[in-house]
Amino acid sequence: MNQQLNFPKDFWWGSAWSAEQAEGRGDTGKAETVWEHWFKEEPNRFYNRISSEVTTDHFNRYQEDVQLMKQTGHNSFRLSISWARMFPDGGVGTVNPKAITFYRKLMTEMNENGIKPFVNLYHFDMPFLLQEKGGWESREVVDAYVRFATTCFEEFGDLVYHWFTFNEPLGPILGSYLEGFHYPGIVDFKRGAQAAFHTILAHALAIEAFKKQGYSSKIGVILNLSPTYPRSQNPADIEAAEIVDALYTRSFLDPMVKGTFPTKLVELLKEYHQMPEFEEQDLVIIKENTAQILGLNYYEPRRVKARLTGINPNGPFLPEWFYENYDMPGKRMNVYRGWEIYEKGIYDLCLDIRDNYGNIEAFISENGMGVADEERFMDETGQVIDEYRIDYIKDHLAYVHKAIQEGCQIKGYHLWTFIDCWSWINTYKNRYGLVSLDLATQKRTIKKSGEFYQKMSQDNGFDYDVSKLV
Ligand code: BGP
Repeated sequence: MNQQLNFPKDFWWGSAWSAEQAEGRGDTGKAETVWEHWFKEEPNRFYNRISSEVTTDHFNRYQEDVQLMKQTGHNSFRLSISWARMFPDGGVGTVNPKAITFYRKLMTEMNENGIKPFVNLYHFDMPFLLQEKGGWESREVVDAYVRFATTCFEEFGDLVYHWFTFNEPLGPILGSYLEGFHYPGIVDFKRGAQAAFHTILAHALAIEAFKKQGYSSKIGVILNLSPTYPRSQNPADIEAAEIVDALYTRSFLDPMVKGTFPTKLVELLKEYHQMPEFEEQDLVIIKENTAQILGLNYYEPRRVKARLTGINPNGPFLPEWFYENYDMPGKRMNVYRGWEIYEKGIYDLCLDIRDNYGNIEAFISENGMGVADEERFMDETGQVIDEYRIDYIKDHLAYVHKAIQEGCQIKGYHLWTFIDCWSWINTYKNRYGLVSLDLATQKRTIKKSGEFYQKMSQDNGFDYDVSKLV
């Protein structure tokens, strides 16, 4: 049963990426980031040993790229500002006039072409010298971040549509302190909890600084939120799901949006002696400075079950002490990335925000499908015919549409990503873009999905078989 799904007026159609993943070094001067440093130390950690030196060379090609945004239907786009570029002496010291010029030119170009700049301040790219000082474990780094944020508000405030303090703050905690996919790849929950607390404090302090300047734009945060589903209604499965939900979802969502920490999480950390150190005043700052807008990154759900086996009490404390991942029979997979595709999860997430977070103004800030070896799908003209991506986008958006009809305040949809970009340890393995990138020549070619995206944005909707919705 096909039906035209129309989205609200002024819906934000766009996509996102980040400085480290797309800009390339450029010639402004830039401090070394943790990614650049890690690549020097351990190139074997990076797929096909590709560094972030060049990436998509957006620094040199931003004008062409803004035209491509236009051609693919963008009315908004999220970039991040490189802290290391803004403060080339290692994230501190003197602000870099050349960096200011670059970002002002880029955002002016965007605005002149009808593309609203959504600007994120921190997307995994810690200047290495600050990491040496302890990274987010250190209060000195929190202070340096607030200075970086304040400088950005002052320098770019007239050009930015909406601001974001962090992208997926959970990512660096899991990556750096538990699972080894971010530098320095240690295993230490308590230090991770300290870094997480300081991230939350840095978010609140940046919002406090922002509010003092009286801009008409809003400031918020981008969180990766996966609904957690228990294997069954067995109480042990439900308990496992509740702990996972507290650790991975509410841990940042509650303090950054509501200003409070979930009781279940605090009790758990106390019981296992994993509480971070903080001052009473920090809690007041966190309470009083919460997000004004929320970005939702959704890729896959979390499915969990009660542990079958005991834990090794001599091993490090880990979230896995409380659950095992549940490999649900029949689930649909994006086999390249190893992530489940479950469209209805995006709807469940939106309803959670409507019902438990005061229906704060929100948008889908990332969602997308990374596919390896996309040359397989190129036609004779060199265009990638990515029907799977078009289906992926429609299937998720149909659920976003349903959520909006049921009262969720979802203001837009940003795909991950615009032009194929560099993806951390996976480098260029999986391609996510609406536009393909030839790594050898930097040639950009709009994919079939890019053409679809343009039409969808122009029509402010698309035709869909609504009988697929459950
Ligand atoms: C998100 C990040 C992005 C991007 C995306 C795709 O978690 O915010 O930076 O990388 O995931 O994931 P990946 O690059 O790991 O395939």
